[in-house]
Amino acid sequence: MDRLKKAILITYSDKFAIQEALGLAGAVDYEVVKLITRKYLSRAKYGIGVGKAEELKRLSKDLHVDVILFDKRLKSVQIYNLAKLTGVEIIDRERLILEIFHKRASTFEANLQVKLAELRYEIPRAREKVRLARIGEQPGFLGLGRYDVDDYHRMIRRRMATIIKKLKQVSKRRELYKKRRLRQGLPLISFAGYTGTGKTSLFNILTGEQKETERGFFTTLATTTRGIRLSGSKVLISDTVGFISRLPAYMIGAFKATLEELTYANLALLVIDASEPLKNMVKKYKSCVRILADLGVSPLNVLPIFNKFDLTSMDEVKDKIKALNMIPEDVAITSAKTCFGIGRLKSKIYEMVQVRASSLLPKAL
Ligand SMILES: Nc1nc2c(ncn2[C@@H]2O[C@H](COP(=O)(O)OP(=O)(O)OP(=O)(O)O)[C@@H](O)[C@H]2O)c(=O)[nH]1
Ligand SMILES: [Mg+2]
Repeated sequence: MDRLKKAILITYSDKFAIQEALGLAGAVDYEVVKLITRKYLSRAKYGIGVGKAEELKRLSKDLHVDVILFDKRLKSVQIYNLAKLTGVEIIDRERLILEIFHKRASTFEANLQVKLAELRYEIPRAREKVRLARIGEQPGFLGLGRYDVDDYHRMIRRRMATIIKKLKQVSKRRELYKKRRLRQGLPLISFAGYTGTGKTSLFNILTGEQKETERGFFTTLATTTRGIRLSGSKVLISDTVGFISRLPAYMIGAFKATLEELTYANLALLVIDASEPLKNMVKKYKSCVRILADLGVSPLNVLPIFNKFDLTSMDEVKDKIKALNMIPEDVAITSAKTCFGIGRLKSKIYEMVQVRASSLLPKAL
């Protein structure tokens, strides 16, 4: 196995940001040897203050790090300044998320989506990169100096257009499949929720599948749909990619095809990690609600599932349910580990689908 790359991680000073940033770094096998936290990461020259940047330079040398992970979107010029000062490769939050997506993309569609997101990342940086490459000092901008800015832009746009065309073909196939499903009158249930909450684990239990669950953040990068029987009626159930906070809009756009399943779903199963501290839970829940709303999912078609019950207690979960303005009767409480609550989850899904199945009308064809 390759040696883990040694990294200094710079993030915000609140616990939630730290935990998430460490999760992201771990997902691409970076070994964080030093954590630097700041209240603000938007100083003009280096993102961090000049004094702190000097300290970063010393630390990079002393600790022999391979990369510096900066848990915020940086401008090309800030990346350039930091790389020049420290002599180390700089990876900002968006680049890091793209690396995770890149590593995990295993289907044709997921690969196309990742490529598209990478190009979208590149566009606002193209002009600056070519300029910096001309100056001739920027490490890692690989001979970009010979490009004309407009040529470079055009090349990116051309590549994007090709990918979008291919994605449309994939989406057409998906559309045909959707129509067939509607003709068969099968309700579609789709998992949704923050990455790492246990969507795939629950999907596996409900379907008898063996999809991968153990790799940390962003394990699932493409939708899988299976038919199952609930009280004798056939329904389709989909596992989806996980959400993350502060995900830039252009990435959601690139991944829309995978999340599109949710738009068609009669019921979205919103999985929440019940074992998390309330403050994190609220933040994540809010970001999920926002994304679901963006995808056009009605709150009436959402069943919240408080998973990982084995790591907490009934009193605690009930308090959290209340804090999120929900009532226990309207949610499911489960543990994919001990299978607690699976029976009730199934009957809850069945009950909600029965009501919503009537909205599956042929006029949608
Ligand atoms: N203790 C405990 N761990 C769980 C439970 N459900 C899932 N896990 C663990 O949580 C981790 C993430 O589970 P996944 O099922 O991959 O989560 P996911 O929501 O599909 O994640 P993404 O595919 O990244 O969006 C795995 O290590 C699981 O073993 C549970 O009920 N209890
Ligand atoms: Mg998953």
